[in-house]
Amino acid sequence: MYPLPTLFSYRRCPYAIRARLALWQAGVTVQLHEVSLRDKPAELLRLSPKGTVPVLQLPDGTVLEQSLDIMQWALAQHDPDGWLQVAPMDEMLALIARNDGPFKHLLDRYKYPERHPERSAAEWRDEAVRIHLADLDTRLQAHPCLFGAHWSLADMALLPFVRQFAQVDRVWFDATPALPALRAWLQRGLDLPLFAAVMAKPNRPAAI
Ligand SMILES: N[C@@H](CCC(=O)N[C@@H](CS)C(=O)NCC(=O)O)C(=O)O
Repeated sequence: MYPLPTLFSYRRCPYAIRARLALWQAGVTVQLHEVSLRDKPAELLRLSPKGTVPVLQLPDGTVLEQSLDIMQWALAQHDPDGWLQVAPMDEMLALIARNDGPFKHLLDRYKYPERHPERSAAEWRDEAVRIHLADLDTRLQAHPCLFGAHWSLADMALLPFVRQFAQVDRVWFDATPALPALRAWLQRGLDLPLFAAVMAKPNRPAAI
């Protein structure tokens, strides 16, 4: 057992990014294990046979194997900007559920349309806008963050997924008239020092 919590993570995974955002925000120091999804360490599979990241093992042996559980655990330790208090928890969780369910389903198809030829990439994309992103944009036209003036659990849980959506076709995302407020919100999120901190490349040899 490690004296620090151990986080099994994958740098670009949106679920792992959201977990790191909350852990870093809470000031929880973890022993970070960057894993290869193609060659998962035996220790990860022993702790969590389902084999997804992120997984957090606490020093008492407790294993948290859902990104949202890790976020909530971290912020329960320390929540300096009150991310858990910005809005009623059930409202934030409902938005996160729509992100993790129907939106993620469409995002995967938009990213890999060749695996899902029953519709074109543009059709998957437009459906994702229709069922989720247009509503986020409407909210963000009214206030700078999803539930008002301040970043919340929901903003941080969704940000890595919207980032991934934007990256599929950056030219389209930067030009579409459908999502101006979402675009500004994403940029403000990516510009946070916290975001840069969680995306730092682990164990990268210094450039020479
Ligand atoms: N419900 C999980 C989903 C995590 C998940 O699906 N992570 C992906 C990476 S983004 C994964 O580990 N996939 C397993 C694989 O690719 O083998 C959570 O919220 O933590």
